[in-house]
Amino acid sequence: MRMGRIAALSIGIATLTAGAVVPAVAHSSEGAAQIRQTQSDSGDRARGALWLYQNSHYKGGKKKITSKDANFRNNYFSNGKSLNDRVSSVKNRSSKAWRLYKDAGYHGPSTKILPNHQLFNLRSTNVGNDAASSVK
Ligand SMILES: [Ca+2]
Repeated sequence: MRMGRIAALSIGIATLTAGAVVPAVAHSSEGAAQIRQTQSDSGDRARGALWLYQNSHYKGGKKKITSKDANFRNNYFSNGKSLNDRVSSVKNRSSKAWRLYKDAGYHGPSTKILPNHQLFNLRSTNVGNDAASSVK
């Protein structure tokens, strides 16, 4: 398990590094098409992976999200705890923006997480700490 997490983190870091190059070369339509092709071959980035953490500063249980989810009630962190109303920090390891919602079904106050951005504590955001219930 531990090796798996380290490998996943390494992929995430490599993805972030690749992401930093994209804006500089996306100035022509030809270049942009090439970039999209590359993205589809680059793991987390292509799937738009979002990492959710149980505690602030990316600690506690974690969960990789690769597609939208209307209800966290049947999702669990790596330590077996339910995701619902427990998310405290988040890392967006992808090229797409994600939005966390306080309520299930993408309702209630929400917080946008920009591509390749992270929030060490959701306390001061619209969705709030230990409150998120859906994401897309
Ligand atoms: Ca929490």
